Parts: sequence; C-alpha cells; structure tokens
Amino acid sequence: LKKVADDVKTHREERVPWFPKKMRDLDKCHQLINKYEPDLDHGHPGFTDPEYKKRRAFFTDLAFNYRAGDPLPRVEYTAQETATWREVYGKLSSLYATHACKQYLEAFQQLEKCCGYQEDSIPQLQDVSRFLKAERTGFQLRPAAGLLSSRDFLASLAFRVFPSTQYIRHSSSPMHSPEPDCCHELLGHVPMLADKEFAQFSQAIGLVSLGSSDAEIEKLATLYWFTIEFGLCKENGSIKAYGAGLLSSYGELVYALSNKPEHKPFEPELTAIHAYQDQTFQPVYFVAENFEDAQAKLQKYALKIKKPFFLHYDPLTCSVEVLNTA
Ligand code: NLE
Ligand code: FE2
Repeated sequence: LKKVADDVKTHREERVPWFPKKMRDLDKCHQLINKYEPDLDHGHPGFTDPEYKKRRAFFTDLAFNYRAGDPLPRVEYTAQETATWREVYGKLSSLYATHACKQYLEAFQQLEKCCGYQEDSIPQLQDVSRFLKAERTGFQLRPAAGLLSSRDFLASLAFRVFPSTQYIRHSSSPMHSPEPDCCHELLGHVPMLADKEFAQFSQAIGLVSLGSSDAEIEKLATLYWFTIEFGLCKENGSIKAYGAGLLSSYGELVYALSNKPEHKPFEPELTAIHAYQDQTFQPVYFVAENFEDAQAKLQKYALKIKKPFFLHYDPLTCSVEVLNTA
C-alpha cells in the first residue's frame, strides 16, 4: 500500500469523483436538493406565506455563511416558532415511551436533563453539538440550509459531522413535514447520534460513500433512508422505531408501528434497491435485528463496492487517509 499525497492526482484517482479528505473540506459540500422548499414546492404549507419564506431566507444565509470551526449560530426563535415546537414536542414525547427504541429513550432523558430539551424553548444547535461531541460520541452538528444532496450529506457523516437545519416547519402542519427542520434534527436525529453504536453505524455509511460512483451513492442513500431515517428494530419481542423521520413525525410514528404498512427484514442487498418515496408516509419499513446486526450486514455490503483505493479515518486529525492499491 502506498500513501497518496493529498492533492497529487494519480491516474486511478481521476476516475473517482472528488470527495472531502478533511473536516474543513465539508465547507464545499453543501449542494441542496430544493424540491421541497417553500419557494418552489406548490404543496409546501409555506408556499403562500411570504413571512415564512422571508424567515427561511434568513436561515439559508446563516447556513451558507458558516465555515468549519465556527461556533453554530444562536437563533432567537419567535413566539410562533416556539409554539410550533411546543406542539410537536408535547405530542411526540407522549409517544416515545411506547414507540421509541431504548437507545433513544436513554439519550432523550439525558438531553432533557443536561441540554435544555423541554417544550417551552427550542434547543440551540451549538449546545446540542457540544453535548454530542464532548460527552457522547464525538459527533458534531453543522448548519445546513435544507435537504443536502445524498453525496454531500453522506460525506459529512464520514467525519462525524451531522448537517442540521435550523428553521422550523410551518405552523400549519406540525405533525409531518416532507423536508427536514429543527424538530426533525433535534427530536429525530440527535438522540440517536448520542448512542455509540448508532454513531459508528452512521459514520460507516459515510466512509463507504466517499469516492463512490453515482450509482453506488444512490444505493447508499436508499440504505440510509430505510435505516437512519425510517428504520425499525426489534426489542424484546416487539418492534420499535429508531429512524429519525419517524421519531420527528407524530403522524408517521403512529402509522409505522400500526398494522397498516408492510414490515420487511433489513437486508442491505434488497433494501438498497427498494424504491423509496419521500412525499408522505412510507408503504414499507425495514426491521433490523439490532444495530450491531445492521452494521455487520452493512459492512459486508460495503466490502463488495469496488474502489481503486482504501480509506483510513484518523480520529486524531478528523481526516481520511487515501491508500492507493496500485
Ligand atoms: N417526515 C419527517 C418529519 O415530519 O419530521 C421529516 C423527514 C425528513 C427527511
Ligand atoms: Fe434526516
């Protein structure tokens, strides 16, 4: 194995799409998919609300002006935004005890105790990021302007960086949103990112994605979708939710654990090619035995992806080393 200098392009590397090698490179990874934004999507509840669109533009600027290493901007939320949060938080937290997996419940309790999780105010990303990084799993948050492209989103995970939106959903539809918002990040993703095994699993998907072809990225994004976003897992003979898209949507969380949708076993080869839909509730969910099993299966899947190099993540410098196989 021969180490490839960072910016020296070899013949082999030229066939490989550019990818970030160190955390600072994530400043270049913010390509957005804006099909669900209030400006462009006629079905968005904020489409006819100029005030909401103006507020969203403010959050877009915050995210685009952010650079790696900056503290995450603190936001003063309006009374209406806080009221939306209160409604979402109140409804969802009444479901967690029966619907969320045990890893989620443990972390959620800690977040209530140490991180200002409560219905009367929206937690600040900076405080939550510090908690995850310094006290739980080394994951940190960085502001995102909206739904990122799969390639950029997955690349961030490789560095234990989680892109988080900071705006809140429109007040007229608190129980489900087709696009991510701070309820989704804070109530869906953050508690799971506080779990060591889950953090490992998330980073593993990210590392596999670096330098992968568009076709592989598509499959990895689908795996991501059916696990980290909409995953279910077994727990003492019953089924619980660990996917963030479920844990942040009262409507879909109730539905996912009812007998209406189909439940299939998580099997990366099959899950990766299952068409998903992102407008409304999923017709199918995949159930993992547990996270360890999901990760072992993913690892096996990843080994089959052909790349002309090996990657090694160095947690001391938060960067990846590229080892050429030539
Ligand atoms: N449907 C989720 C929610 O309402 O919070 C958001 C999903 C984002 C991929
Ligand atoms: Fe998400």
